[in-house]
Amino acid sequence: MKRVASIQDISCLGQCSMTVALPILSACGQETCIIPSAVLSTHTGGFTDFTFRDLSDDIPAISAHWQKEGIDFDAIYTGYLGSIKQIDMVKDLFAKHTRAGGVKIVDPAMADNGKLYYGFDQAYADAMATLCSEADLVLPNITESCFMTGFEYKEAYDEEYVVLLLKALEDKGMKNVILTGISYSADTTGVVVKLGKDIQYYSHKRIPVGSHGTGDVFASAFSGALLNGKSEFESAKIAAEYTLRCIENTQGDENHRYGVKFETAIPYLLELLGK
Ligand code: PXL
Repeated sequence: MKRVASIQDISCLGQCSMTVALPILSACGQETCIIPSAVLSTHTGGFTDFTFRDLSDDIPAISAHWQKEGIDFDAIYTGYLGSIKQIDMVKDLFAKHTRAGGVKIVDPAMADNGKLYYGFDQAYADAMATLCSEADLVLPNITESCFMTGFEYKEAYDEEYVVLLLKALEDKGMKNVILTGISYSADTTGVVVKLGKDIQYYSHKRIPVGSHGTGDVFASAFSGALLNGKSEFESAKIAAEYTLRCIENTQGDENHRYGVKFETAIPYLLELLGK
């Protein structure tokens, strides 16, 4: 069994961040430890008046205790973080708790569709870029990549644009990138996997309905697959197919726009993993 730590918020309702990462990573058969960065009553997309309790002050104390116990990880996977202060804390956690040969995975969950999520600004995006430069693998979408590099955001683009965007990320220190939501035709979308100079693309069916939390479902399944010994490309493929199934599961339920029904698709994820 590998040991993974995930650092992100708990949105009490919303099927995103920790309430997605913990069950998916556990289902993938890995010991899953968590550091909750904040507790919110819901996520911040499409809800108003949500509560937000910042748990930053607990993070150094958790780390100090873990250090005393000699706790380290085969992977540390971070998602939504509440503040620049927490981004700096994650850098410290990476340095202190990554096992030799362990992998640091950062999903810079902060923006989509050309816009930053509620509460974030350019200074946050700049700080996130510095965290991404310390990671082994980063999983941004196009919007997040643009905010981190200053590259122009485009809704319609071609392969040349994507190659230049990947170059801009590399110039910021991000060599290994899993770029999500890359669509070159109306009925397909996919994921670009760049490892050093090597670039591969996996394309699959596109469902033209935006769903919340799918980035977290993808990143969690990707991390779980990687920890099961799959290659980065195979992990991206598995995560993409699983995420697609979760979106299909949720289609047609107008009352369920705040997240995807990932739970009933977990057996499919295990099938994709060959378990
Ligand atoms: O799914 C990303 C996410 C995670 N956590 C919180 C969010 C969001 C996206 O809006 O608001 C609190």
